[in-house]
Amino acid sequence: MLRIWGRISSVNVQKVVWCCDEIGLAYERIDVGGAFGRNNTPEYLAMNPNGLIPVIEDEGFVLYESNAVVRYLAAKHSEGKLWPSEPRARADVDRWMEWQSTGYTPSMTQVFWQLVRTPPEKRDAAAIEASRKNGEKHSAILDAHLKGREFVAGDAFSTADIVAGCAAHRWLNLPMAREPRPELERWYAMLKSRPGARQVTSLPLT
Ligand SMILES: N[C@@H](CCC(=O)N[C@@H](CS)C(=O)NCC(=O)O)C(=O)O
Repeated sequence: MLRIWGRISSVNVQKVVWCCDEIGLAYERIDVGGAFGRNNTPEYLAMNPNGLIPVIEDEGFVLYESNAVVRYLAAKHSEGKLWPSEPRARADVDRWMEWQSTGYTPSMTQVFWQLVRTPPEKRDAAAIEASRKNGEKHSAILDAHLKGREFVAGDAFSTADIVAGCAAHRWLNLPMAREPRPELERWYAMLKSRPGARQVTSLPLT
């Protein structure tokens, strides 16, 4: 059975879990990273020398980097559906996946860590504000893009919706005031209604 290494509170693990749930793929998930530790043991570092989660093991094939894992699983089990085959359609999905991993999620890392994982007396107000602004900037881009579109890329649900949806789940659940983003909120509500999204979009931020 497919094995996923990584605690479920990690946004990068959530992407892989959501992808499996969409496909209907059975998996075993093992809690490592964060308070669980075990991601800096020699055995773990042999799978991922970065000591980061997630890692998957699929019948002896070991892979890390969450978006590469999502693409691999979609290519293996859902090619032409979750991950398009046609080059331009695929490039569009890939573009938004890159945008999520290099832009959207990093934009909110500080505000998430400060408001969710840092005790109030240790918080850095300037870091929170800078990250909040950056998260708003990225959310505005996605909101504008989603106007007149049902999905992030093309006219069908794809891996771009999964990874951007994980980032949006985090953004929309941060304990702070946000600008209204009607298109982003409509799209996220639609994602939440998918059976494959249920597990990840029900998770509290921790
Ligand atoms: N680019 C990597 C980033 C992986 C990453 O930063 N993972 C974080 C959790 S989201 C991690 O392993 N943190 C250390 C820990 O949990 O102990 C990916 O997308 O898989």
